[in-house]
Amino acid sequence: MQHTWRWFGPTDPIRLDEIRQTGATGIVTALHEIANGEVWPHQAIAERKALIEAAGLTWSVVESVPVHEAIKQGLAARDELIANYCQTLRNLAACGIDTVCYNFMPVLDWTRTDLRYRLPDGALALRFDQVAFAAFDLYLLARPWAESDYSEEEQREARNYLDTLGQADRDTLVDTLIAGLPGAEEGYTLAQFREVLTAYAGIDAGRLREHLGYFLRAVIPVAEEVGIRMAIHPDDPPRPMLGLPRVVSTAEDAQWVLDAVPSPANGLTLCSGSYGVRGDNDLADMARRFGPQIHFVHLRSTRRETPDPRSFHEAPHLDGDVDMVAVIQALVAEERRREREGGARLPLRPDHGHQLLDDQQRATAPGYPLYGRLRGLAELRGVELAVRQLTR
Ligand code: DNO
Repeated sequence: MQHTWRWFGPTDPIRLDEIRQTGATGIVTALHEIANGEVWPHQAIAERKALIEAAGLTWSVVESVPVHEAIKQGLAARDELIANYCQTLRNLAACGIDTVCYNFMPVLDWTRTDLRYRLPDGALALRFDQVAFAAFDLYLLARPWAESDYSEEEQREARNYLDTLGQADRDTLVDTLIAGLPGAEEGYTLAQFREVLTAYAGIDAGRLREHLGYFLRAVIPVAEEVGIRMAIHPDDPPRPMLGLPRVVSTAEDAQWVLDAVPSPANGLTLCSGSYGVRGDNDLADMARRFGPQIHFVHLRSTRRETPDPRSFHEAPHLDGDVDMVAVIQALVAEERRREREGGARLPLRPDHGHQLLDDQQRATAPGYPLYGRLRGLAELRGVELAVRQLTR
């Protein structure tokens, strides 16, 4: 597989010359400075590409060309925004970039409640705690009708949890949930956030699917024409939240996306860390089933917690609930098939890492430290090599 590394652009504290030493050869990045909905100019793409190539790396995948809220909500403005999206794809293709990751999560991209969860070995991990999340939803956001989503016991637990938090901890929890984690192109204040949630009052999963279908019917033919592979990223966590529908959480959802517009350009990001939060997603099976339609792979592992398995933390890359060796075995088989029958390269990146060692002194985007990902990449490469040799 092609080993890649997510880089947030020239403002990322981790430099390209450092990434070069991790063993990655491809860069995953986006023009984060361009507002969501605007066309990425050809010139700006070409300049970023030249910067990456000057460091001896290649721009492997765009993560993400973000999908504007008006498209997700199906508003009248969507047609112009979709036209801009298509123009961005044309400009990317003209610069020789052929793989684009995106997601269709309403309002929030990925979500955690704790960015500094200390593990027994001293590393810091990202965590999603269902009780903290309920406390936010019910009492800090105070979302109207939130009560109907929680049992009385869950409400009591959330209240008790909130009482243990001082003001600073409450502010941190709110910031963590709505200020936007890296890669999320939007950040909100509490008031803006309540407002955007109400925009979804009439949008259930069926409607959101219609809006996704509309987007795909417009965008996929253009992607196919210019030679871009679109790779939809799953919901993280993979379930509805805050009364918002989510439609890319399971293997059936992924199948729905592929069937909506059958095309080699319409594919998936197989993210083991997102899909793998659900016990009913079998990642190795998904890797086999969707093989040729997998355009991009994110590998990391999570660990569901007890007593409430909706809570989870990010585990070491090889040591969570997902059987990573089986996933890599399936991906190696898919790559061999492509080698035989022809097919695109399969870019893979280590997803989030723990903050290890010097990572704890160096501010980077949450989930994207140097050593934690370096360790993840090294472990994943080791498994891949072993699988390749042992199944020769
Ligand atoms: C989190 C990332 C997501 C991802 C987007 C793709 O670390 O996996 O932000 O980039 O959902 O559109």
